[in-house]
Amino acid sequence: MSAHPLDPLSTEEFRQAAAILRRDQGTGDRWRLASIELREPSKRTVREFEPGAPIIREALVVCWNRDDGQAFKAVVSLTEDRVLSWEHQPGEQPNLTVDEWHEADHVLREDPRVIDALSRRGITDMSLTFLDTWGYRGALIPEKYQGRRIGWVDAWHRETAEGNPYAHPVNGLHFVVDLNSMELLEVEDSFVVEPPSVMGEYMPHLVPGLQVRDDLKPLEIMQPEGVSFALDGYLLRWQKWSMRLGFNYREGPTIHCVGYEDGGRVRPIAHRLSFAEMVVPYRDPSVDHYRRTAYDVGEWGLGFMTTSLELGCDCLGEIVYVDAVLHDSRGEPFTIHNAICIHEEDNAVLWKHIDVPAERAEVRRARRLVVSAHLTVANYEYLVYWRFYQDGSIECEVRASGIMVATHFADSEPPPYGTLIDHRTYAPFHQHFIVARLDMDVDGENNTVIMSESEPLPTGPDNPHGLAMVQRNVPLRTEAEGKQDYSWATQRSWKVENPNRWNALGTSVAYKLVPTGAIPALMDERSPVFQVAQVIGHTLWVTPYDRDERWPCGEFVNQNRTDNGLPRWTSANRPIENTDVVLWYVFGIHHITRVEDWPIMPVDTVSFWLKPFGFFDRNPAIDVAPSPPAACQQEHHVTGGIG
Ligand SMILES: [Cu+2]
Repeated sequence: MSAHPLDPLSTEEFRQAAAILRRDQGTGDRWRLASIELREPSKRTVREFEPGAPIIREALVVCWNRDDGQAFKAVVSLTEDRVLSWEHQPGEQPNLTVDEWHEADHVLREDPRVIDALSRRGITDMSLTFLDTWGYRGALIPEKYQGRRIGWVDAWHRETAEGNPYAHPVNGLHFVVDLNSMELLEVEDSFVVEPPSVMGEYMPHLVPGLQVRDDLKPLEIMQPEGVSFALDGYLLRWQKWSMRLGFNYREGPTIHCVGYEDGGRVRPIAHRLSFAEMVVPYRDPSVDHYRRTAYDVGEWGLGFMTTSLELGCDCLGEIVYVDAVLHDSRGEPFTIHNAICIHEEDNAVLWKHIDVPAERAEVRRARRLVVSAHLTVANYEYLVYWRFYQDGSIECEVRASGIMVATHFADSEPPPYGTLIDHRTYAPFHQHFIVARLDMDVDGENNTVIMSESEPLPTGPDNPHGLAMVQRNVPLRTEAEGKQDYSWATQRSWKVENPNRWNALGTSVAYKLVPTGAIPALMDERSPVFQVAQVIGHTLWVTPYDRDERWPCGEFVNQNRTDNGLPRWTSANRPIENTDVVLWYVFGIHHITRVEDWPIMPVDTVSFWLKPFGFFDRNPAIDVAPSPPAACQQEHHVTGGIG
């Protein structure tokens, strides 16, 4: 494997970054390293890199001192063994760390005030108590705790040691913790509700009367000659696609330098694809839930939440896995084995026609390359799939599974903010907004985003039957125009066009963002939650590329009081025409909870597509070979229908 400037940090590099800071900035035992990641090289460095050339390696580190709560951002040169910059971040709270989650749990379960509050509710076996620390929105933190690093903790009760940890909420009880001093600041004991009898178990042996189905015959996926893709280090090639894989604490998997070989050269499509933020507001104003808005990317980190995949259940077939390396809050590296799964899938038919008069069929099977990772963020799982198709399409799919937040109620009627899912138990409505950061380079860096929508023309002399429909194409020239909303009425989509490159027909080459999975915010813009997550107010934002603009709700979203991301950047209203653009696409799940999502949720699936639109001169998959030839190219005797 040959090294590349985009390769994620190695175990040794994580260690080195932490050691340099300890040596030169005195980040000793009272410090936590919230994040260490590769400082990705400039686009120019990537473009001009020749294999074997020297590589400058830099790490970005965010850390803070637990004694005074002050946070710092450092750029560390691993190549030169020194700190290049060290910037104080006054008033900012870095992302929450897994270590804090565990330490808070440890401290709370020993605290007599916690034990007392639980025993008043009849819960005396602390080994069956599950404590779950969440982050807070800054505006919701009481004035007296402002400036402190605050965790807000739910309590849950398992019925047995193997029982579902999220099946039995302890309602009306929360703990407020200072995560730096690990002090329990407050026991919020607001009400008690007599727990109903709930069947919240999903492990087969715990579900009463469950008969596990036994009528499926084996289904085996075999590739007797191996896979058709090649992975060299982090460079992945398959069919005409090529790309580089990356991984960091915050976005989890990232996909770089996506190109498609056409006419003997690799044509760029995207410089970098990732998930830059997730915002999950619970739409229940009650005391147990009004603080429940998760930023799974910015607060916890999709990388930190990535779990190891198991062959045969998480991924099926001939799999190549990639491990990921991350670090704990002391900077000590660890490996997530099998973090990313790469494999091919059969995806039914790619194209087909039966020439009825000639009695001849031509069929091609579709194969797709899938790059996937699974993330467990507390009660939820997110399964992320980036899929590459032989016709030049890219599909990004997310499946949500896991356990819904459930809550009990005392009255005969459930509150209106959720769905009744069990006895006196409802699951609050909530939304999972995912912000995909799409740094597109369609056939080169300079692109223009075109809003493209359909318009029926009025009936008139030129349109006597009222059939005429045209496509309205409007170039987005400024960041203000780049704030776009989904429109069902006009089937609006957005083309990322290269106005400097043309296909054989003389039209500009483009990729189209097909906005499936778009959901509206449906939230009062004055809400403090909306104020710090303004990205959810539009389906699409477009900005000119800036290496430092990575996080749509701001870099520090834990306890955020202002939105230092897209609203601030785009207030400059910079030009976005014929320049290097980044698209921020907001999609997700509008989760109107269902009875069938309980006690464990069958996957809820959303996706969006990037499809070539005049990028090629014709169907680029016309050259896909019939497989097997004898079956897919054959005489076809039509026995019915119009034949
Ligand atoms: Cu949900």
